[in-house]
Amino acid sequence: MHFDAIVIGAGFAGLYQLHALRDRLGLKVRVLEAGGDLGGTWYWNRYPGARCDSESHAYRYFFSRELANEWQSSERYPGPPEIRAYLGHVAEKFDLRRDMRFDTRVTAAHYDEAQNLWRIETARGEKFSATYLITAVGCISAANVPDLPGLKDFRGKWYHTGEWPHEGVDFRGKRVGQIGTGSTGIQAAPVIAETAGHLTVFQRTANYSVPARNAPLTPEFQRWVKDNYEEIRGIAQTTVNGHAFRISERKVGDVTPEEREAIYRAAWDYGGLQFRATFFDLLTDRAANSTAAEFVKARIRSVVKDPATAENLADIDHPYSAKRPPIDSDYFETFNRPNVALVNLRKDPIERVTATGIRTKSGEHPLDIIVFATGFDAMTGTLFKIDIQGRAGKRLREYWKGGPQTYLGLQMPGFPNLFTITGPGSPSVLTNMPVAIEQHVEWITDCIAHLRKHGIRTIEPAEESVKSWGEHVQECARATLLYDAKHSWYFGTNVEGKPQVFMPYSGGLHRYRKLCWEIAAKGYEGFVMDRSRAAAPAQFAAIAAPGV
Ligand code: NA7
Repeated sequence: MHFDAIVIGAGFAGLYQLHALRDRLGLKVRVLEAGGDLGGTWYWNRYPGARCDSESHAYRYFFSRELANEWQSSERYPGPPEIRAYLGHVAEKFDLRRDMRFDTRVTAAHYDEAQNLWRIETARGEKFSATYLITAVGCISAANVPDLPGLKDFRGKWYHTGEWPHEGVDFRGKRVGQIGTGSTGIQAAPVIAETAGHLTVFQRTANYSVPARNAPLTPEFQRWVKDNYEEIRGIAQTTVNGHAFRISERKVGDVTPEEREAIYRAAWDYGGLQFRATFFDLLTDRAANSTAAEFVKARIRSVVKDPATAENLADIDHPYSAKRPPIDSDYFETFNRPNVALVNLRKDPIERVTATGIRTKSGEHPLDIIVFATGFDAMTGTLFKIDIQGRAGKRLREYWKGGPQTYLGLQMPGFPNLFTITGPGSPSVLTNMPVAIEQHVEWITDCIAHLRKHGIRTIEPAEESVKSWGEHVQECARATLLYDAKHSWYFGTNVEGKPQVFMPYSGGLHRYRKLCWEIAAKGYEGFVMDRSRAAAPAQFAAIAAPGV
């Protein structure tokens, strides 16, 4: 079956892309989704404690005022059921379901040069074709289960948080081992501990976390969100990270130590990601950063009663926020429970999984259930699950074997008319995702409108554009402390054998948006359309990246 456009994925990106191409451009579009329903990451991530760390008044679409008026969030941070309900409402409002196919995993997408179309195959052997192919597959959706020796011998049950059973897991009275203390593990442990007989948290890298302070939204706040829609949207679309709060312009050195402490204290009590917005230079100046780091470490030591456990939790090896900064609900407090223990894998590494538990250097930890909160093969892993082949059989996997190469995170040379929403090299995971997604969807939609209006058969970037953009992405990263935390999924170091390249664009969403629209306004500068080569863009100006 042929479509003008096929969109892979039915999360925030896929839904809006369908609406934009079908209802604004009048194209025939089909969304293909591996999951049994819409929701994207929120369809799969149903682990205990799962919750978005963007606030609900910003974690939404901004393209429709009417939609904003209709929707009421109930809590400060939305949980998966509420996000799925929101997306369900969007699908109903814009009548999207009729063009979506679920339980349809795309396994291959090959460009047919003679016909100028993409040939798509699914796991069930169905075949589709489309002039434009748009991946809306998410950045963190390919589960990373470490290849621990002995796992196949384990007689209990094990789960990865990103592929959580829909019926839930009953932890009552069970001995549970949780591996991983990233954003997910930090959310999951307190909830698992509430019902488990015993929980052992296996920590490889100690992590910072700031209290989320989730709470039901008051009617006053809900009204404020509706009354201030334009302002909230304006902030989200003009900050570095797409959240609806501004980064302070003050530097750590501008205040006295007492004032600084009071600022951190107030941000800690307020909770959430705004903690990292307290000072402008937290992510660019090591000394400034260490004041925030020490503040969080002091909180850990004051909360956790057992000094040895507190030391293991506070023994953090990277700058604050240089890895994805988690927010939590009683994570550190959880270690004061009598049924919770911490194993520091740096001192006591895992030797193997046995039939009855996990054996570390110091001995056996008997377990009934293992929870892998071990993250994802982020940014490239989900695209690699699809056999993507461009012109003359050029394989994406091969092209990216030294790390992802894109122009603006949107396109790759040799893959004409293929667009990657929030692809590597775009701000993506460093932002409040729906805001980055909206910008990509609108840019792609305008681009396709341009191609059709001018009878242009194909668009793809020039190799030189990809090279310059890649250098610019690295240059921006080097200007921040993100570059100092080499062991991070931003670099791909969490997955064995993955090339170690900083993947997201850290120059700021606001600058990125401007650049994308300028490039389009200049006739898609740096892209090649049909067979006529456009000029590659001038070297991108160096951009320091404050407080991503
Ligand atoms: P993350 O942030 O990648 O965290 C994964 C955690 O699992 C982290 O603590 C890892 O330690 C740990 N890990 C991974 N592999 C192992 C092995 N082999 N042994 C022990 N520990 C391991 O994933 P999350 O799911 O928490 O968060 C991903 C994003 O999803 C998050 O940023 C939000 O955007 C939503 P490490 O730090 O690698 O030493």
